[in-house]
Amino acid sequence: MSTLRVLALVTVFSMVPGGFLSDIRDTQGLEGQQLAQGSTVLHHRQKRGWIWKQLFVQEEDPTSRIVGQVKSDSDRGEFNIQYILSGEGAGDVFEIDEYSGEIRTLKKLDREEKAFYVLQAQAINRRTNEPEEPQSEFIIKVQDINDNAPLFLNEPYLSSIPEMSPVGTAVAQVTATDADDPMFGNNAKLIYSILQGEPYFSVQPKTGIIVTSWVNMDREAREEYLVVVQVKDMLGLSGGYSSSTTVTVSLTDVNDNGPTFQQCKSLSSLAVMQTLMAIHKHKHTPACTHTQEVRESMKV
Ligand SMILES: [Ca+2]
Ligand SMILES: [Ca+2]
Ligand SMILES: [Ca+2]
Ligand SMILES: [Ca+2]
Repeated sequence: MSTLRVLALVTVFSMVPGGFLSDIRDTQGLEGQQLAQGSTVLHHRQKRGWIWKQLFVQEEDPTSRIVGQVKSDSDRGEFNIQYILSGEGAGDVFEIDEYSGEIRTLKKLDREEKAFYVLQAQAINRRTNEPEEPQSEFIIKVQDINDNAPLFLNEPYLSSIPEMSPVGTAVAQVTATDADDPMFGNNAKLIYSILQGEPYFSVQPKTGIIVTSWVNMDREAREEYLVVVQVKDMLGLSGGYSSSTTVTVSLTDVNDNGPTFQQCKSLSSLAVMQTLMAIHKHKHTPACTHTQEVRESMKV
């Protein structure tokens, strides 16, 4: 059975604590449980079966707690039935009260390490030593708490875009992951925001895509920007965790500075003109800076 299938079944049981499982004699295993759970009303004619109560436990709880109870409905409280637990974590993580069928935790659980446990229960008649019920399988689900901060992947982030890019140009995408349960509450629901880099850049809250938000970003004025992005879980609500990352954005050159000769009128020599143009093409800085240098060197 796939993990997803098992989880789906867990959900069924968690939502209907205390269900009356009357059909498991013929349908062992998880699918049998689901059938029985789903057909509780239809099978009241059968008088015996397992009774299940709460079957989940919150993670990271250091206190030993009763998780739930398995019980044969033929149990009249006369202690004539012995309950036995086996399967994942039996005797180590969980123990069963052999008289009441109550299951309790023996240690703190970590959902991020193991999200559910598959166990089996038996009910043995103490007088006859015969099974009172067929062995049945059940699941204890470990319920998530928000105990993991989102973390950025693929750091460090470096990006470059051409200067003078239009507003809305995608610069980079930052991605964070959160080890908590994406299906439970908002524990792993992430929101991105920008801490540093406005007004030149903005970040899309759900995708982490950084876009330009400023017109005419001129490489000749500023070549590099440090964009700091924060990610928060709990959809950014208070009480959650956060972390941040830096994206280094460089502007690459485009040929957006034409040579200017207005201040170079005194330079009539064709050779000097060609020198100026060659210098400008090579370094792409304002032509008249070089004009001044050349003028100095030539003592015009
Ligand atoms: Ca945990
Ligand atoms: Ca989290
Ligand atoms: Ca967690
Ligand atoms: Ca340029």
